[in-house]
Amino acid sequence: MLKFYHAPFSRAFGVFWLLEELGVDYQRVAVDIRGGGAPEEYRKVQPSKKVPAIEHDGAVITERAAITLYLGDTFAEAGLAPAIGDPARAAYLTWTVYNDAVLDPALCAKVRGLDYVSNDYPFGLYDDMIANVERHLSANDFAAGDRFTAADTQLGASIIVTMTVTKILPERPAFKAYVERLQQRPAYQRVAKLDYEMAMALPSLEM
Ligand SMILES: N[C@@H](CCC(=O)N[C@@H](CS)C(=O)NCC(=O)O)C(=O)O
Repeated sequence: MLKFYHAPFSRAFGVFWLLEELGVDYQRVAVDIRGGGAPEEYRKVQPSKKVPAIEHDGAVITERAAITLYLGDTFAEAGLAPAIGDPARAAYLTWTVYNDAVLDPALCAKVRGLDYVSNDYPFGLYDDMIANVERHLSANDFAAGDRFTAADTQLGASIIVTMTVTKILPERPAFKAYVERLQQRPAYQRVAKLDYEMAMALPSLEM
């Protein structure tokens, strides 16, 4: 069975959501990344001891974008991955990777107060990233156009968490409308509840 390495309140959330959207059977493996970090043996699965990771058919897949593309194509019958030749595939691939390669590091740089010019780092400037995401979501209901795809579990998770929870992403009408569309999805609602309950059950996060 597919194994999903997960920790609540983490970047594993989008993959958790995607697995529920796909409706596949999977075994959740809890990884304790807090305190001293994940146990050393977890490095055999994820070399930096980060979540998420998955194991499927004897292969380990790490990195959110790779996991997303792998799952979308492997479980293509769910219809969440535009196929090769589908015009929506370009935006689908772009936004799945953009989330990890540009949006996430540009936000981290902003939070850390990093002072730099675009050419210093491959992810470029925070303002350019915000303008790009805002332009795209003003013109499209979803990452790949007019339909929900696996890319939205990644871009959507990032926007939901950083705009509504950590509040580091500015509230923009296009972001809010996107979040409202995504939060109506039963799989999102299920996973948000489960992830929260799992986080609250952790000794370090009890309130
Ligand atoms: N590049 C990884 C990053 C994942 C990541 O940053 N995970 C964090 C949780 S939000 C983590 O596991 N941190 C634990 C640690 O660094 O020890 C991916 O996109 O899958």
